Amino acid sequence: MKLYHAPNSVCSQKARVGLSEKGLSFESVVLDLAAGDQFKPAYRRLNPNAVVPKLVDDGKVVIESSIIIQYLDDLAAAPRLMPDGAYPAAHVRHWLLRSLEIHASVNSLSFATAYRLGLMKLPREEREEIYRRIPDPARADKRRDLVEKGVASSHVDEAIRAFARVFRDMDADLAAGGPWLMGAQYTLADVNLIAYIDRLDRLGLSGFGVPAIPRSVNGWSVRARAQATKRRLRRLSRQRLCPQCVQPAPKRGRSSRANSPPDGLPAAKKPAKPAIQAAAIPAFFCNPDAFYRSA
Ligand SMILES: N[C@@H](CCC(=O)N[C@@H](CS)C(=O)NCC(=O)O)C(=O)O
Repeated sequence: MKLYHAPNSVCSQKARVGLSEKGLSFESVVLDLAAGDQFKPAYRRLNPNAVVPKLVDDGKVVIESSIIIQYLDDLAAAPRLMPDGAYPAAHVRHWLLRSLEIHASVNSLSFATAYRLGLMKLPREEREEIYRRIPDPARADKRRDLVEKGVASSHVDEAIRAFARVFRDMDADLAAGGPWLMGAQYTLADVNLIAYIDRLDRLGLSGFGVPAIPRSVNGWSVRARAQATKRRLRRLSRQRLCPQCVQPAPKRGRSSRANSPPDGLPAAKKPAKPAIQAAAIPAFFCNPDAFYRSA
């Protein structure tokens, strides 16, 4: 089984959490998304959307991260990640379906902040060339808007509203007692959401309160990341991380909240949007994938 994936891609992280949870080994084919590997004809023949992840099992192609993790769950009997019973299974599928919107929101917040920093250093024509390569015109327009406007893009507002709904609904699920979204059983609902919520944290959003991440969701996120990393963390030596990664994370006290506005937001305008901290961004870049790196 081959997984075509990229280290920083949230959907690839989701697939890798699924593989790890099911104890399945795979051949890793790493794409360099910044270099445009996803647009190469050989890749697009198997995934015309030109995105990762893609799983190829015995010549059969599986795309869409939510479908990949369900496929993996069906491949190996234990541990079963889809709960028994029509209603619990329907509820898990509801979370899997919602990940399309959740991914779109994570993508907006990533490109309006962290990824934008590098892209805006390129000449305008080069950026236009990058947007032009995206096969779906709507996706290309969205990318252009996010990169060119940063957090002033309306996609950012949309993403924040989407996350407010996600947090509300995760909180409601966890109110049943947890520790997982479906109660005592760790399921595909948890596997599905770990990387997206983790990304918000790495972007520096989770400490800044808009939308406030409920305490229940924070607690779940800590548990879920520990669960996802339990096999991998020991293998990561500190030498494999860049020097910045081994420094303590920047403090996020009250004073730092009042810091200068995020890149792309005019100084005069008080951010009604989350105060995305520039200081938090390097942490995302230097150790973006420590938790879910494939072996
Ligand atoms: N809904 C898809 C989204 C896939 C997707 O957009 N992947 C991103 C990385 S997380 C990608 O490959 N981006 C490359 C690009 O936009 O050029 C899934 O869940 O698999």
